[in-house]
Amino acid sequence: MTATPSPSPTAKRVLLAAPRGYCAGVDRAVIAVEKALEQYGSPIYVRHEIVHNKYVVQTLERKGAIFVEETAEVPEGSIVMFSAHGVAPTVHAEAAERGLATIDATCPLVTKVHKEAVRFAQDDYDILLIGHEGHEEVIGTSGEAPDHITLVDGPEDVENVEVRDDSKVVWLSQTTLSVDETMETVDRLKEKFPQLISPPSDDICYATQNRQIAVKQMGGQADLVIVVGSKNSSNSVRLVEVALGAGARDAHLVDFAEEIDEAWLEGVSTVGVTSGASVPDVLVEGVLEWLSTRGFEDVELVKAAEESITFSLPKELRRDLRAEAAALGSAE
Ligand code: 0CJ
Ligand code: F3S
Repeated sequence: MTATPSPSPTAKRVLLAAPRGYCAGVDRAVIAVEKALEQYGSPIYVRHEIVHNKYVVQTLERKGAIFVEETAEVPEGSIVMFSAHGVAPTVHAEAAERGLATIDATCPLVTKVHKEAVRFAQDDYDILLIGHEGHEEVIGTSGEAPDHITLVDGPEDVENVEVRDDSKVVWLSQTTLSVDETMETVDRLKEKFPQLISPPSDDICYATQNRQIAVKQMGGQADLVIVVGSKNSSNSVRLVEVALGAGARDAHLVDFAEEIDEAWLEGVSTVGVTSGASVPDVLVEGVLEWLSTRGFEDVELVKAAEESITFSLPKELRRDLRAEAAALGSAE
């Protein structure tokens, strides 16, 4: 007698996005806090979360960093570091007035947008800054040319936009937006202002773009996409939206594996996993482990791009590290 084969359970697999996690600007900013703590000792004050990730902030707090929202909270004579998202010139001025030593961990790709804003404002353009209202980066960029910049918070906001001279208008953007939604906003702006000019180079950074491309590649095949990242991380939140837009049946943002709800796995055979640019990979490893204990052991990489870009540490820190190395050398 031949046994009737029982139906094989649906194969469970994980699609793991690459690239995911830390970008060059985040890596630099987090290392800058660690090096500053080693170099100058604790406490180092950091204005705003150095990057928008709970785990990173908690880890640095344990090492002696103190996070504040305003420069006014930093005791005179202390060291304050500015976060990767950048600050307005008024913040630099306030720190100088209070006699604070500053270390600027603004991502160089955000600084690039600040410089574009300054240049177009000098040429008296109206600058339409596409970005999310209240986001730290938008506050910093707007502060470079408050009289010339108008915020455009997505396609729906275009109808409210007014300019002084529609032959002299440029759009710039936050670095961590959805590429597709931004293009939709730009298309609508161009309908309204046909002479609108574009930024000299992409403002949405390489890391944001690459993480979205990878999620698009996996999205259509995934029943569920888990994005590791914090709720206030713009680029991480965008990955959830992009996954759903690419056809994933379901997508959720979690800070830690413990936040995954077992119910999300019902009827799921393919889980996509990725993480935002401010997320250390140890948190993704936690999610992969959690999934493997539920039968999702088979992990396939979905590779969208290679990344090799790195940024040198903030110049103030490099100067002091060099001086110390020189002092040590001459003492030998
Ligand atoms: O604005 C930036 C320079 C991005 C920093 C890295 O990501 P995150 O999560 O700290 O910030 P976003 O909210 O801008 O994505
Ligand atoms: Fe910079 Fe983009 Fe990362 S702007 S901090 S490289 S997400």
